[in-house]
Amino acid sequence: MCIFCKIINNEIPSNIVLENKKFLAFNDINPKAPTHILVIPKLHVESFNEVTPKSMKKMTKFMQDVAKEAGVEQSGYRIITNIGEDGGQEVKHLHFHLLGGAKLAWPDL
Ligand code: IU
Repeated sequence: MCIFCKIINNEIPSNIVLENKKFLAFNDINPKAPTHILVIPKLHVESFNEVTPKSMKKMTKFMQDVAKEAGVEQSGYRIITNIGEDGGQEVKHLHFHLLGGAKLAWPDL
């Protein structure tokens, strides 16, 4: 079972920000910004390549709720998903990084 599936199953503890039947948002263990939350579907999906427009519709609303819950909705934030090798995806379970709480720099190549 993948590490994020273990977090979903409570086999590994996480610091939960928001949760519903389909999605989980928890604090990244190695934050790159004052707010660094990972948003994942509870159903194992490898990456953004596999998502459907229907599931993204619900996930989009959930991410908006996470931004509100984290208190960054008005100050601004960034959502990133890394895909595959060149994208730098380390965990092969779809996740969106929600970063905020500071003025974010744009990463160099
Ligand atoms: P990436 O897009 O696959 O590179 O992001 C994986 C993220 O998952 C990365 O920011 C890690 O710090 C984070 N993470 C975590 O929060 N908890 C874990 O147990 C593991 C990785 I493994």
